Amino acid sequence: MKKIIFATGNEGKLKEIKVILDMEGVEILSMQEAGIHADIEENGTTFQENAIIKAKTIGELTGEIVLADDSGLEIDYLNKEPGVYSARYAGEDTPYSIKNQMLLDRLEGVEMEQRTARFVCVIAAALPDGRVITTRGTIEGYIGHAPAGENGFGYDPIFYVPEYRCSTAQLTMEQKNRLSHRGKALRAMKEELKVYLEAEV
Ligand code: ITT
Repeated sequence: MKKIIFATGNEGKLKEIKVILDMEGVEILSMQEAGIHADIEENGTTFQENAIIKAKTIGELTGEIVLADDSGLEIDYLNKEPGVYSARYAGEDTPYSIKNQMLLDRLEGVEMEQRTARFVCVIAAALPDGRVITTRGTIEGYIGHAPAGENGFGYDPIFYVPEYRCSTAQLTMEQKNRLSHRGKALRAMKEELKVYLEAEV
């Protein structure tokens, strides 16, 4: 069984990742499952930089194949805020019910056409041979007028997908994974990993 460590402390991400990356002969371990405790300073200014920082830090620590996800919400009307600061927006420990309401308040009175937004996800893989691979996925949508839905995590209750006319928190995990930034980036990464793992044997 091949081991891949996913360098995330975010339980919401991890649930989606384990379903999407499911591969025969490969075991995906969270940092907790791998017994790793590391506080990684995400001091990059782009999703790509931060994903690479996370994957490389844990890769150098373990010598295993390590994946990391850096993602966030870009709201066009707010100059793409909260962007790479999505997890830290209004404080890392502030509940998402409050963060979501703060963003809704900042969009008070803003018309639908100007509420466009996207989730972005960059997945980085740090390989034991020193190489780094990255893949990227996005999903376009808009910020609704009120939070809705209980599924997902983070900003899902305020992110609406036009095709479904509901928030990503109202989709099942399977539906969200099919459309989402993370689903797209992870499926692209899965293809890259298959090539790497086959060449390695
Ligand atoms: P790790 O760094 O440990 O992976 P994190 O939560 O700190 O976890 P990020 O720095 O990548 O991760 O921040 C991403 C934030 O963007 C996340 O905390 C959510 O607030 C938001 N986000 C990303 N993907 C999302 C999704 O699918 N649904 C809702 N919110 C999402």
